[in-house]
Formats: sequence, structure tokens, C-alpha cells
Amino acid sequence: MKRRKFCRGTGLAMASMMLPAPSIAVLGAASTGANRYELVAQKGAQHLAGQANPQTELLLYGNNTPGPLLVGRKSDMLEVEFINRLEMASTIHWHGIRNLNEMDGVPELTQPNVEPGERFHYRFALKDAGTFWYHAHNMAWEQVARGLYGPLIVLEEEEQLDASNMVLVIDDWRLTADYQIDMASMGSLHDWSHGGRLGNWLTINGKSKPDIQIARDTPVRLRLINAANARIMTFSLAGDNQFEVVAIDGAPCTAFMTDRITLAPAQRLDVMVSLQSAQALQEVSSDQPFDVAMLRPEITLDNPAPNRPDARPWYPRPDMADARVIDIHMQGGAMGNLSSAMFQGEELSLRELAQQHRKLWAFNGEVGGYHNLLAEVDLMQKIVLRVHNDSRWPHAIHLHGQHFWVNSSEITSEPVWMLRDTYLMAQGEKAELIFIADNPGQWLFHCHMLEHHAAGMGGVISVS
Ligand SMILES: [Cu+2]
Repeated sequence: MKRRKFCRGTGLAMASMMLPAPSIAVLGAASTGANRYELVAQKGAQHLAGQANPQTELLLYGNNTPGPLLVGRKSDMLEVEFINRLEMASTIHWHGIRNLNEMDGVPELTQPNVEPGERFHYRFALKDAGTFWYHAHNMAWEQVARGLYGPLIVLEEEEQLDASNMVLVIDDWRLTADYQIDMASMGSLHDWSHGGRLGNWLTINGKSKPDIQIARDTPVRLRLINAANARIMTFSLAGDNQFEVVAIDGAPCTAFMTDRITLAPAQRLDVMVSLQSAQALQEVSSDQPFDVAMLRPEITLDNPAPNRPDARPWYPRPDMADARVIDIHMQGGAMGNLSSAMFQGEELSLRELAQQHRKLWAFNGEVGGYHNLLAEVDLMQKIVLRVHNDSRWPHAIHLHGQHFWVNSSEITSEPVWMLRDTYLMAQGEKAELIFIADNPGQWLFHCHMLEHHAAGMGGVISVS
């Protein structure tokens, strides 16, 4: 993406004003007790483009963007009372949590939709420490684009969120010239058939190009979360500084150094940085890089808490002898090879699917939804999802309920085995996603480019 293109159509330039540093206090957990929170979804407004510009009307949890920082400790319970004061039904999905199926927040699949005025009590154990997030899952393509998401951090016993352990939630919004969410393009078939809804205004923790004060004289852990609907982002640090990647989608990894990191929608990376002076965090996916935040090592911590995760992943890569292979053939979208697909028991041409049903994508020849079964597997069965992205678009493919191992070249030139919950597949790529089906339930498997999912790119893997 070019910066010009990034801003195209709005007449907006990326703001360069310096804003107050986002901090944990600003994120403001609405805690009602130990690991107990109330999350109210309602209309709100925020200065996405600084105090000098109009507020943007949004849909928010806790009247902030991102929503409140929810923090729990590994092995604890998390309880969230969700209150829906929206004018539309909603649910909350806890992305990356190896959750109980009935707490996974997928409407019509794992729970009923929470209607306007209703509430739903989420309660589940936090099995793993790491960087997670939560977001609306009903009409996510609209609700997430309008602001319904927030960070969820699970800490090891000794960890603290302080200036050496910072949460950065990144989003790209599509704003009109008067800084409002571009609703006219919401649901655009062009977006749905191409790369999804790409924004034109990037924020970090709801601020445009913020100044972020971090700890000095100590390595700082940045927990990055890509909350965009569809934007794949690549970051680097000015001044030849490198990132040390220490966790991927929440799970600790064997640490490695890199000067660029890429995050597809819904992905998280925890990186250690050691800065001697203030440096810009830059978005560099185009040939016109631009600054997205200033990192200022200015805070002196007397006793920084440990902030580097254990190098061991949550669990080892399984021996895959006797694994069951499940083929998933992904097709569709613009310039693709999908001529027709099954939809609600009927074979329809892509033109009919698009024009009559707003469907554009298929798994194994079938347009997906919240009920299309991809596979029924036995509890504790070893599974290889052999996925072929037979389309002209990249896809951020997400499995609910469990992480999977994948030999990934997303960040490094040589493939590295990673434990992930969301994997960015290149055009034409074939990949094997490996896991032991140890979590019973109906688990969604879908593209996290939210428009692709809405247009058919999803299905269910049933574990029992
Ligand atoms: Cu996709």
C-alpha cells in the first residue's frame, strides 16, 4: 500500500501532531473485581485524528477505542458481563483463547446472538499466558470496522504491564473527509471480492501517530495486535533498530531477530526492542514508508518486572504419524477460478452468488457460513489441515479453539515452525496446519479478512 493510496479518497493527510502517550491507565480496565469485568457495547465517539479534528462516531466497548484492556493471570478465571446497548445483535469472541466452546462467542454456532438490551455472561479459564484480543463476532465486518474490539492480556505470575511491557493495538479506519466512518462503502462488493475493507487512517491505541513513552535502559516488550478488518501491515524501526520476536499469536517462540515484522488481521506479535533514543515505528509495506508512532525511552523503572516470555511454546509440535489429513481448497474472489459453488443446497454461478447473495468465496466448492461442516473429527485425533489458497488474494486463516503448528515464511525468509491461531497464506500457497484436536466443540475455521468470511470463506470443524 502506498501512503498516498492509504489516504486516497478522503483528502486526509496522516496527522503529525504529537498526542499524549497511551498508557495502561488510559486504556482503563473497567474491572469489577479480580478478573471480573463489565463490557458495555454502545455508541461513542473518539478523536481518532487528534483534538483539533472532529470526533469520529463509533461503536465501542466502555466508550473507548480500543476497548478496555482486560488483564488476567494464567490459570485464573476471566469473567465478563457483556451488556449490549447497540441497536444490533452482537457477541464477543476471545481471539486465540483455547476456550470452552460455549464461551467462544460465535453467534448461531456456540451461543445465541445477544440482542439489543440483552446481556451475556462470559466465564472461562485462562489456560495460556500471552497476547490476545476480543472482538464482536456478529456482522464482524461492520462491528469491528466501527470499533468493537479490545486487548486481552494474560500474564504469567511475575509479569506486570508497565512501561517495559506495552500493549499496542493497531487499526486502519476508513474515514470520510469529515473524519466519520465511511458507512457508504460498508459492505462494498468490491471490497468483499478483492482484499477486504482497507482503511485510510491508521491509529495505535486509538491515536494518530502517538508519542509512546517506554522504559529506558532495559529491553521493552511490545505486544502488537492487528485489529484491522483486512489490512496486512509491516513495521520496522527507524535507526537500524531490530525487533526480537519472542511470541507469536500469544504463544512464546524461539526468539529471533528481524528488522521487519508483518501482521495480518487478527495476528499478534510480541517483540523486544532496545532503544537508546526516541525512534519512529514505521509502516513499510509500501515503497512510501510512514511513521505510525514515536517510541520514546524516557521512563525510568526502579525494578522492572520480568517481561521476556519463557522460550518454550505452550506445547510441542506433535509427531504426526497416523494423523488425519483434511483437505481444504480455498477458491473465489476477483480474478479467481471459482465458476460456481454450492450455496444452501443449490449450485449457483459466481455471478448469481455475488449478485443475489453477496457470496464470493468457497471452501471445497461450498459457500461457507456458521453451519457448514468442513470435517467431523474425534477428540484427541491428530489433524493436518492441508489448505490450498487457490485464489489471487492472501488470506489470514483463523482456527477457533486451538492453535496449530505451521512451517511459516511469513516473517523470515527461511521457513520457521510456529504455533499460531491465524496464518497469513500467500496467493497460491499450500500449507499444512497441524494440531491435536483436544478441545471438544464446534470450531469455526475462517478467513479473518472479515469481508471474505462474510462472503463465504468459512466453515466448521466439529470435535467430539
Ligand atoms: Cu481472506
